Amino acid sequence: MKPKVFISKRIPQEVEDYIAQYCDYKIWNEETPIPNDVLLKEVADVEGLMTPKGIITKEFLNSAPSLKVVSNIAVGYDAFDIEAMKERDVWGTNTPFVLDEAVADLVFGLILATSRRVVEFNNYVKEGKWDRVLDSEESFGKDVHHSTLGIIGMGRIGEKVARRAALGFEMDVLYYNTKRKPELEDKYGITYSDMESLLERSDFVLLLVPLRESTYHLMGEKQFNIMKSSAIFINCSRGQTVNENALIAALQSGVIRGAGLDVFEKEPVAVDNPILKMDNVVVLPHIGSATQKTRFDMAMKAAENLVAGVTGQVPPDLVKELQG
Ligand code: 8YV
Repeated sequence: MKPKVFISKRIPQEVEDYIAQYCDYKIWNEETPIPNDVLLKEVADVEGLMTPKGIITKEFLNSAPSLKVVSNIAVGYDAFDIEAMKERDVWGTNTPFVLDEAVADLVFGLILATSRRVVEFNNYVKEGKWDRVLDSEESFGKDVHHSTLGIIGMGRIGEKVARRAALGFEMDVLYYNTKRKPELEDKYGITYSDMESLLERSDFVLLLVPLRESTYHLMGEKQFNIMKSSAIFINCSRGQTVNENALIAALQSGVIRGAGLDVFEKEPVAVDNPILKMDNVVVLPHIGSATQKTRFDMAMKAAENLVAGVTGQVPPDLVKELQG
């Protein structure tokens, strides 16, 4: 008998076919996210769950007594309660490597969109305002090339951004990370910095840290106050790494120039969030990894982890906290 699994979002047919070879599966094929009560019913008798969010709590695990593996279709697994999973002996996996380049591309999308005011001027043209003169200090953008980029969090995605920045845009790249990476310094000519001087010196401050207790609200009032008033803040990590009220205040009072945000403290972002009214902020609905190929690769990787987990093999991308 094949092991039972549940897939809580639509995935490409080829990935579904792969899972079907090894598992007896059910899938949530609706456009809207699966309601929690439906999910809890569906996992009552499964050994494997493949999910885009992976909010795995003790209570959730109690509803899924046969569960052996949770395959997260994302690299971030901040929603795993690691202790609860350890206690129940449930494996948890993620999808590293395959999304690094796509997220790094989107980081540059936000850097360029904010500094060159792409969205603002796109609206300007579409609203038929081209005839108004755009030739004043206030209407000019800000150079990206040869400026200074400060990357907080030099993991795999940080490295891809650093390469683009240093070699492509000839930027000076500063980075702050819990572990210094001399090999990247040699390879791309980037410079290690403490957080305070990175904030002080950067024209663009990019946050790319995973969400943990230690990174919750890593950026707050104090940090924004250190930044240049001409600097732009970019967040492509998790919304909760930033104190959003402090960011709003910094943007409203001109403490910083602008922001490019792919993530929010609460997602979907509330429609009355003041950020949505700011011309100097470009917002996206958490689409860092959302290209066709990358999302396919993530789904396939997650499927391989799922199948491994329910067939008794250690999944290739078992998260490090659950190894050993
Ligand atoms: C989303 C991400 O989680 O991989 C991550 O950690 O933040 C994104 O890729 C993904 O879009 C959810 O399916």
